Amino acid sequence: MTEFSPRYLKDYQAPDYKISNVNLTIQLDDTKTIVTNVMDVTKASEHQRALVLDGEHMQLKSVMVNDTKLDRSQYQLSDSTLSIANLPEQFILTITTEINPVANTALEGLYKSADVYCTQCEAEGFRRITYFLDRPDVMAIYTTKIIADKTSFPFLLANGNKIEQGELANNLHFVTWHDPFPKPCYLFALVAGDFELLTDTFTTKSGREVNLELFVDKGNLSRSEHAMASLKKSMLWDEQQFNLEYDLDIYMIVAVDFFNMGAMENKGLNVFNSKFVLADDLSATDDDFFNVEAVIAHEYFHNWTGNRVTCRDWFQLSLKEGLTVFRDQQFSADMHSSAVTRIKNVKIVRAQQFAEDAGPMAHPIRPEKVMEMNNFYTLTVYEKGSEVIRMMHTILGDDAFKAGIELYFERHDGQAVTCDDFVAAMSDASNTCLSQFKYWYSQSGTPVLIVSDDYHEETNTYQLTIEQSHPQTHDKQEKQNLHIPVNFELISNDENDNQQGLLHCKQQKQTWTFENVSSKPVPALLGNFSAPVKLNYHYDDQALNTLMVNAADEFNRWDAGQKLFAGYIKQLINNPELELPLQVASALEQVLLSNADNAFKAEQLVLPSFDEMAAAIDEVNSGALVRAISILKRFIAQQLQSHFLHTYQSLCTSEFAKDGQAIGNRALKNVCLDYLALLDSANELALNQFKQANNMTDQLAAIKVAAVNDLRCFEDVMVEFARQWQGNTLVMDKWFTINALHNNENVVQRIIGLLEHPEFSIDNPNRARALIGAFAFYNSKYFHHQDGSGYEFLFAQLVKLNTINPQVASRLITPLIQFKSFDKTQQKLMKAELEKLSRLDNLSRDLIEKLDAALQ
Ligand code: 0A1
Ligand code: ZN
Repeated sequence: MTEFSPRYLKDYQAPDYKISNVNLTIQLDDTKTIVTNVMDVTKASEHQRALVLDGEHMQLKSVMVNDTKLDRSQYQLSDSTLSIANLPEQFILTITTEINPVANTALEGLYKSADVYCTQCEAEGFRRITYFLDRPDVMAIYTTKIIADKTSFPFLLANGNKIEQGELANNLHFVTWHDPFPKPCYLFALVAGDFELLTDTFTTKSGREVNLELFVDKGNLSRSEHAMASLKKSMLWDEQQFNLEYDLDIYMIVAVDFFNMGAMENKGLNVFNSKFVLADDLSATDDDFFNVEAVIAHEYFHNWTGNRVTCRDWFQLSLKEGLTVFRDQQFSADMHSSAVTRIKNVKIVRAQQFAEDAGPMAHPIRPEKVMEMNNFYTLTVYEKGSEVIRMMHTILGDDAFKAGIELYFERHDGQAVTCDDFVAAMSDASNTCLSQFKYWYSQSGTPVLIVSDDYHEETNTYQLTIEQSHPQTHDKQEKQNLHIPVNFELISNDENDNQQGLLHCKQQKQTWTFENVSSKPVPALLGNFSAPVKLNYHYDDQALNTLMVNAADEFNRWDAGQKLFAGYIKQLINNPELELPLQVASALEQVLLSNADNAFKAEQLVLPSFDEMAAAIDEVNSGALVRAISILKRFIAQQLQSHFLHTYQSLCTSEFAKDGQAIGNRALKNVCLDYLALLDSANELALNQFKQANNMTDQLAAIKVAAVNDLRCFEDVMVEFARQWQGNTLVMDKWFTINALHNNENVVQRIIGLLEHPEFSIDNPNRARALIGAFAFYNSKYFHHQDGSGYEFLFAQLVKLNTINPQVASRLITPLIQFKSFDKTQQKLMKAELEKLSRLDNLSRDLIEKLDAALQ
């Protein structure tokens, strides 16, 4: 493998030079785009050190200091830097570079795809556009002039306000943008293309009118209204909840088809993966609508948490991401059912973040060592980062938390700061010591709480003992005890005896004594998932049943059900013949008959996923786990067949609505279908639902059950679906995914065939994820097939993606590098593919970092 060296948080040094103004002129061309970058530079202190600028994948055309063009002997050029020595205290530096946007399949820097020029600069893409101090603590005011052909690129967009535009010779035109807010270069953006435009306005609480502009590909205008409505809701929510008002006169969002991630919060010009903008009743599912709203909110909220106050260095990424995810989760909870929203968040943490923390890439939410920054846009930094912010919210309470946020902006608006600065503001505003809490920032791994209890009848006292244990992680870090907030409820026979509150676990082992408890209560712990930890306490079925029915906290009711199922799945892994007690089904019967809302019932009925279970067990035998889940599911389906059928039929309606109740009804109906699809009438039900569906949620649910149960109608409905939706790339992505989920031994052959499908292209990240990613992440049965064919298939795709788009390759390698969670036979097969990969001689830095960690 090639050598790349890591960077360490402990080595951080402030920059030697400051750049206060950046004046860019970008003359767009497919293969020879010319970038002229005029910068005002000053030394940050008195010194004689050279200016070392970052730059890669471009051709340097000229360098000028003030009015003097430098000759080749006056600067040094390497693969990744441009160094200039003997500089004055203050000067104007002009650098001209040439880049090739069409050849840029990595989609980092400036790229052209699907007739649109677009940039992605976070984390370190700006260095592919021009030579620069490409680090977030160098903040400048940008003026950007874009020149391009007028016919092909009528819209030329960049950050800030439009200050000039005009025509030039040869059918060219230009637009100049000025962004008055100093920003790091990762927030720079440029887009050029031909779009349809949806406009609206928002009046801020201080009475300023902001123009809202949403740019989409031609023909997609009618699918952009939900995104616009979501933006306006987000703007209002941030004013109401955090008193945060938008600051520019214009807010633009552009939807593009080629994008590595979900979206990007560039100042005043968000660039979005079209998947998180476009949605209409026929082609988008209820989940799609939810996700569009959440991602729009996330990027909007970054305007304060990320842009106005940004990160000092990339190790601090969670400063903006953890906080912004927390804010978008709170927003979604306010817009929808808060319990169901919380359950969705928690499932991701438990299934995927716990696995990351248990794997070779385990890192704290503030990593200490990074080789390729793009590898750290992780579930740990984002989702666990949000859980850490949420714990602060739980510990301090809403008012003190908001006072902390206010102080944070008062102190740091316009600055590039650290996670320590954030915690200091929280601590100072609330007068709370958070010094032990801060270990959450530096410690990787999922803590386990070992809980025991004792009831003393003579004294009517109940004792609860919680011990924290910190399993070793791959980074071999020494662990500290953490400050862990534990919401609790004690459920007694007499509900007047019930107690609830918050425990602060700080010591290795702590005991709490509760008085006046007249009978032994059942403890419900970690209500609302008050900390991202695992819980180890022995509940019997009866206790779980009590919690499912009587816990005050909805999350606790749901969680008790999950624990009940998980217990049986674990037993079934070792003993598939196990006779399942009828109580398991009757617990769910109670759910079906309860008067809870249907969205919540739907969540209660869904069994823990393969990934959630895998994250909770050591050395998983994937075949046995898949089988165990399916035995339990079939048992429940058989026991409750008539209830499922009755509920299903009662929820089949020909009217389509999109309010919360209608969404909940569809969710419950489709969970019933999922169970019924295991029984005799499966084929007929699925086919019928497919034919009758007047919305994507129902249509997709029908083809999904056909795929995962390999129903007779599968091939027919897939042909019909493709015929109906050909040309709609976002819907065809769903179709590719369903193909990848087919529960059939020929699935790998099927996917290999689809790589040649006219609508598939491995260059497009959405397509690659929809087909290859869906197979590796979600078809657990065949990805982990004992003949190794699933692993081999992924290897072959990673070889291609490594050169086309290293970021996509690096995400898709995830299920392979987590081989240590599986049993020895599987481990060997998975490792063999990783070793083959590590022998490639053109490996990207992204894959090298992960392979090094996994194979070490
Ligand atoms: N900051 C964006 C996510 C993002 C991160 C990296 C990217 O390219 C490597 C692109 C987008 C967000 O949190 O939404
Ligand atoms: Zn973000």
